[in-house]
Amino acid sequence: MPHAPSSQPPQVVPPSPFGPTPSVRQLAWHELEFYGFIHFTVNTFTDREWGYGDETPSVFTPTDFDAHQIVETAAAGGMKGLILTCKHHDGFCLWPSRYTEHSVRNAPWRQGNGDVVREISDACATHGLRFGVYLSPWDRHHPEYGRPAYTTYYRNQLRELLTEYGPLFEVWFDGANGGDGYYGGAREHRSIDARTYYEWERTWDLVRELQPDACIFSDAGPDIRWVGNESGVAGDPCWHTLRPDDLAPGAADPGILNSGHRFGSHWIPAECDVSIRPGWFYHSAEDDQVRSAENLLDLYFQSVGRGTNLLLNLPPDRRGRIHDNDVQCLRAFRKRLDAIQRVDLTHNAQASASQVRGNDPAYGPANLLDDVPEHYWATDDDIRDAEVTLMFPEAVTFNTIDLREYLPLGQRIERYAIYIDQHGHWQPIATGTGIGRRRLIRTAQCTTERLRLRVVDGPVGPALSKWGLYLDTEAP
Ligand code: FUL
Repeated sequence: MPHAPSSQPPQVVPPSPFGPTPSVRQLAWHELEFYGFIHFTVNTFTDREWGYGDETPSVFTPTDFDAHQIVETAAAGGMKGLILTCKHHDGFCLWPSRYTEHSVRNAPWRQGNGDVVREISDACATHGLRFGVYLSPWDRHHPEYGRPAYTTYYRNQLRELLTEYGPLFEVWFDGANGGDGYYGGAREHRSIDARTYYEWERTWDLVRELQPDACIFSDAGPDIRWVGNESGVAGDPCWHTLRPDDLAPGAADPGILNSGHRFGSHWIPAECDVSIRPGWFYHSAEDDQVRSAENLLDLYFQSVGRGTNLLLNLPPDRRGRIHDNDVQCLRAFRKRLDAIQRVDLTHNAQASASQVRGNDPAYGPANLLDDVPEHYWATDDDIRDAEVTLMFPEAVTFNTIDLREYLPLGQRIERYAIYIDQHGHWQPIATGTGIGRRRLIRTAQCTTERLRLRVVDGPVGPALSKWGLYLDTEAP
C-alpha cells in the first residue's frame, strides 16, 4: 500500500548510524559534486608539464588575463567551485608571497603588481563559486627543499593562502614528491620520506585552525582521498570509507584508493581529478585534443555517478583565458546533462515498500520522491532484504536511474537490483554493489508502469533518500 509523505515528525527512533559517518564539512563537500581545477604557471609559457624550477619569472606573460572569463566558463559548465595551482612543482608563486622572490611580483605581468590568486578568488566570490587552493609540497626551485627549513617555508606560504584569500572549501595536497630539480642552483636529485618530511599532522592542523570548514585533500585524506588515477574514473563500487593506517600522501596504493574499504575505519570519500585535455597545463599543440561533451558525460557517470566528486581541469592559455574549444566542450556537456535531468519521471509515481521502520510514515518510501535530502526511507534494524516499488498512472520510458543514500547514517546498502514489470513478470534491468552519495545507472531504454528496487545483504537496514528516473533522448 502506498505510504503518505512524511509531514509528521517521526514517532519511532531513527536507525543508528552504521560505521564511520561524514563530518559536517564532508557533507557540504559531497553536495558540490562537480568543480574545476585551474593549472596555470610558468609552464603555460614554457610548454612544459613539470617546470624544472629554474624558470625566470619574466616568462610569466599572460597577454589578456581575465579571471571573470575563467570563472564564468566554469559557472556555465555547472561547476560549483575552482581550485587554483597557486604554486606547482616548479615553485613559481601566483601570488606575491612574502617568503620568496620567485613569484608574480617579479614578472612583467601587471608590472609586478598582479596576484592571480586574488583575482581568481575574487571572481569566484562574485560569481558564487567556492574557492580552493593547491600548493605543491614538492618545490624544484627552493634551495632548502629536502631540508627542515623548506617545510617552515611551506607552512608560511600555506598560512598566507589560508588567511588572505577568503573562505576556502578545499586545500589540495599533491602526492608527487622529490626528484630532480634546480634547488637554488644545485641542479641535483633530492628525495624525501613522503611519510615524515612534511610533518603532515602539523601542516593539516594549520588548515583546521585557520579554515575549519575547508576539506583537506591528499592521497590518503584526512577528509578526501585521491581516486588513484588521473583519468576521472572511480572504482565500482567506490566506498566512501577507508582504512588509512598505512597510507600517506605520496605513499598510497592506487588500487585501494580507487575502491576504498567496505568496512573502513574512516569516512574519506574519493575525488576524481582529470583534465579536459591530455595535459594539466595549456599546450597549443593540444587544442584539437579537447575532450568531447559525450566523453565528459561518460566521466560524469563514472565519477559523480559512483558517489565521488568530479574535479575537472581547465587550463588557461597564454592569454590567461580558457580556450574557446574548452569553453564549447564544457557548455555542450552542461546542456546535455541538464537535458537528461530536466524531467524526473518519478514526480507522479506512488511508492510502496516491503517494510517501513516501525510502520511510521516518517520513514516511508514517499520520502524517495519528495526531493528533501533529509527525508529517507528506512526499515527496521534487522531487515536485510527490502524492496520499494514505484507505480505510475501511465507507463514511463526511461534509461537513467538516480539513487542516493542518506549519508549521515553511513554507507549502509550493499547490493541492489532493479526490476521492471513486463506483462506481470519482474524482469531485472540492473544490479550492482554500493550506492552511497549517488548512484547513476544507465540502462537500455525501458517502458513500464511498475519499477522495483531490491536491496540485499546490507550489514544493517537501508536509509535511502532519493530515487530519480530520467530519459536521455540522445543516449548512444
Ligand atoms: C599531479 C601533478 O604531478 C600534476 O602535474 C598535476 O598537478 C596533478 C593534478 O597532480 O600529481
